[in-house]
Amino acid sequence: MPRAAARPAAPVILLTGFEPFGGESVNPSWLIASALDGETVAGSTVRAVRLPTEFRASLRVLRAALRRHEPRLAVSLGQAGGRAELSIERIAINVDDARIPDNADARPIDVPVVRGGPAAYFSTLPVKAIVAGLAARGVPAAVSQTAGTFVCNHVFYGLQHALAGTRVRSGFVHVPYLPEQAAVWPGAPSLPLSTMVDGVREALRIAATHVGPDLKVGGGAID
Ligand code: PCA
Repeated sequence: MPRAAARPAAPVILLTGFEPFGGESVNPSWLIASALDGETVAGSTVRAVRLPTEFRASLRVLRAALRRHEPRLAVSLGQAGGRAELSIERIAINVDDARIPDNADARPIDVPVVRGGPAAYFSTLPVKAIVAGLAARGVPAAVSQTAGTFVCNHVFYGLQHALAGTRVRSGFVHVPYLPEQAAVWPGAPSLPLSTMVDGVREALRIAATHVGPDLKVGGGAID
């Protein structure tokens, strides 16, 4: 039988998560990303890549993934224990300032992510549209004005830097603890994995399909 002509590969959405850090045995960001690996969202195939929670190695792995997949959209996820909702990050800043050592025992203090790079990059995701879309779906979400100064901000800045000047949208979403993680931190908020997977899938769909400027709705903070 003649072989069918190879179909052109579907465009890719790159979705990264991190390995566990800080004494945790799981990282919800990777559980979410791996749950969505292989799914089709807005006509694109989601490819999940796990990043080491290390300043140095994280961007090496991320850049290799960008080269390999040439995605049409790239979103990185990270755990932010203590936050109550999916945090759609607005801005990445050009500084590493680690309060705890990373998984390779590195603890950079006041070092730029990219020497000579701009002070900051904005997310190129429609952050307000994503928050509104998730709220409409019953998934707690908010704009966040800072991704911190640890490995997540490092990866977010490196991602925005790598894709600056291209038409590929990219950004970062911090996610809360899972209930089983929060159980050992009295009072800490959490969301079930299924809710977070559903919310991230919807965030990817909105990011891939939104046209025009972002929604002009409030999402600011006083402090
Ligand atoms: N969260 C950390 C790094 C890895 C992760 O999942 C952060 O917020 O920087």
